[in-house]
Amino acid sequence: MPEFETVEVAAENGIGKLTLNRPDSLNAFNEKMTAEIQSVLKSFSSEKSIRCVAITGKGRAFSAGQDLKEVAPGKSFADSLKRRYNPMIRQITGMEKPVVALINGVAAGAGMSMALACDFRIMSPGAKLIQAFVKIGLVPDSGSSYFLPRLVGSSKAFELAALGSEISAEEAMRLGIVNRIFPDEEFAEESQKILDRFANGPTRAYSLIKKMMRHSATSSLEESLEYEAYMQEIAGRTEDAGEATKAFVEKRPPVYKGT
Ligand code: T3D
Repeated sequence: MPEFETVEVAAENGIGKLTLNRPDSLNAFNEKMTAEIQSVLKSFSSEKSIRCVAITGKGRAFSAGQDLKEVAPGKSFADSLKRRYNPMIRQITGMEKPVVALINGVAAGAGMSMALACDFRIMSPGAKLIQAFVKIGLVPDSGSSYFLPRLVGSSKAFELAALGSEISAEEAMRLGIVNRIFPDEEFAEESQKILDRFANGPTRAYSLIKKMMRHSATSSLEESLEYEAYMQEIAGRTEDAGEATKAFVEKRPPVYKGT
């Protein structure tokens, strides 16, 4: 893995960890950082020994979104999104293993979008989510207009996007945006348990589940039933499914290899 300037990277016990590392600007995304994130996600995706990915931020923030101080006169927003942000979101959703957002602090604008693109969100009690776009006259991007209505319904999604108000961890949990809130003193340890569980689980089944959840967003019951039959045929033929059935019969915990 090459040296990075704006992110930290670690790979241990099947978990690839990407830490956004520009704490002085609340881990705002500059050009360098979006390029480095793309590079890291690419290598996490192809590295078979990594079976779970975690994304978090250094310091008191997850990410404050686009770096508003990196000014490029006359810049194209569409170009910035297509070249820098959209690929990251596709890398996360297309990653054939679970991606967990460890939301250690504020996640605003595209920082919130990145967290929404992940498969599982763990939030620290003092963290907050902000659809900050509207506060600078912009609209949701980097997937927020897709993920948010699906998570909270269109009425609440409009409110959050149009008012840009802060969403506390408690409210995020009530709205179904986050999966877990862990107290600060237990955050690292409890999050690690979840990461370990994913990293030692049936990776191919997780990957198929990701695809099925996305497929269901645009399919009828009839299409879903057909897709389930198709996907179950794939899952049922994995080594991990064979091992789990054998383990059940032998009354022992399964040992998954991710194959
Ligand atoms: O390419 C494109 O432009 C298209 C993509 C757009 C996607 C987007 O993400 S648009 C949305 C961009 N993000 C924002 O509008 C959020 C801006 N930040 C804030 O509203 C606040 O900083 C927070 C609510 C996130 C946190 O507030 P607070 O009071 O806890 O911290 P602070 O004092 O505002 O910020 C601390 C430092 O971080 C400060 O630096 P300083 O003055 O101490 O040197 C601040 O300027 C810096 N910082 C915070 N956010 C950004 C930032 N620097 C650059 N860019 C930021 N987004």
